[in-house]
Amino acid sequence: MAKKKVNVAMIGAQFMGKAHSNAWRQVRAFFDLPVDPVMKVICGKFPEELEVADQWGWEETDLDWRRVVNRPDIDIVDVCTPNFLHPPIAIAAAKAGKHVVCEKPLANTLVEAKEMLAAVTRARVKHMCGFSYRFAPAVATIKKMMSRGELGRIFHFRAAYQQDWIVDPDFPMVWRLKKKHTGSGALGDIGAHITDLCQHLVGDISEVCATMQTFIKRRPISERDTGISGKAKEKRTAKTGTVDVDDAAIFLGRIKGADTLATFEATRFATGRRNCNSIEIYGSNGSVTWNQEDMNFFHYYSAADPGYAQGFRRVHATDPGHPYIEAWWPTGHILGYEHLFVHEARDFLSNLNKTAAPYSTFADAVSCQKVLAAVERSAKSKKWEKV
Ligand code: SOE
Repeated sequence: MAKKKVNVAMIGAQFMGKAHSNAWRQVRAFFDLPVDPVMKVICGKFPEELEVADQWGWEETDLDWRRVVNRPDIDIVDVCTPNFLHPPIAIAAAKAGKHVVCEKPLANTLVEAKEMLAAVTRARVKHMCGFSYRFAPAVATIKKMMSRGELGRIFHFRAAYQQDWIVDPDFPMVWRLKKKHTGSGALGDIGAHITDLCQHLVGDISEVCATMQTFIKRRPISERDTGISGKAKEKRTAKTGTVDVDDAAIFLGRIKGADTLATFEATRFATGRRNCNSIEIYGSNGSVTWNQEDMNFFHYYSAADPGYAQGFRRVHATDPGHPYIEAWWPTGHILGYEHLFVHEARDFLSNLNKTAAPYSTFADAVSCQKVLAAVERSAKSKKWEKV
């Protein structure tokens, strides 16, 4: 029987636009879905951004997101723009009755994030926020272990998300370095991921104590916003701009209803670390660690192992029993960063016509944004702040 077709509109054609386009294209080829996604239209800011539209698999292009989100033939709007555009696009899409997928962080501010959640709730549409690392088979396996209480009482959650793409002072001003476009720097960009992983795997954060730092306060302005790539594709102008967001954020956290201690580091100045998102969870019955740069494995220590065999074992999370793996390759044939987004699309499409939402929703994103706001308050007050 022919599956119902759902028409997808993508708003944004940079890094996340590329990752999500690949996901919409691959998901129907690898997963059995209850609906058939059609890559209808991609909307960009500049015509030259859209030259890849056909290559990425889109039928049409547009430069006017308002027109796109109001098209009667569109069922899903996927928001992959700079953060400041997330609220107007997602709210307009919800008002037009579209299901909404939106990249993290949901918004620049908690107020805007709450407005987005209210809009999708009022419109009764499905909504997902792209906390992509939840969708790694290894992390989804750790989630199952945590749900079964396999690590026992949790003493510590520790996460460090370390990058180094702006250590070079000649890296130009891009939207991720301007508060009005991005909300916050490393905190909202990569700190959001480790905050969400803590809340997803261990529990909600109740209070934080933080410090933040901007290491390079002025940067050259290039003729065009070069996104995260940034390298000298674009001519530098003689002008410089002020970086008004954090380059790094470090914070402590406590977990609601538990005596678990959490520590977080989000930095773009860990020279040599390219995309090193690592988490560690230590409990009374055992511990797990995972690192995105080695994403197909996690390390597991079980206190139940006999004394002569105790130690961290390196688990290959690509066996048939691990989440999502059945759609891909035989055991040991590893996955990559791009598969996380295919898994996002699979979970979203598989639950489009159900009440269930077994993925990161706008409600999870608002919960994350509450923590980010508390971190910023604490960095100013230099005191513990309640979430
Ligand atoms: C830049 O830090 C970035 O692209 C993040 O915005 C993504 O969420 C992360 O997956 C990779 O790095």
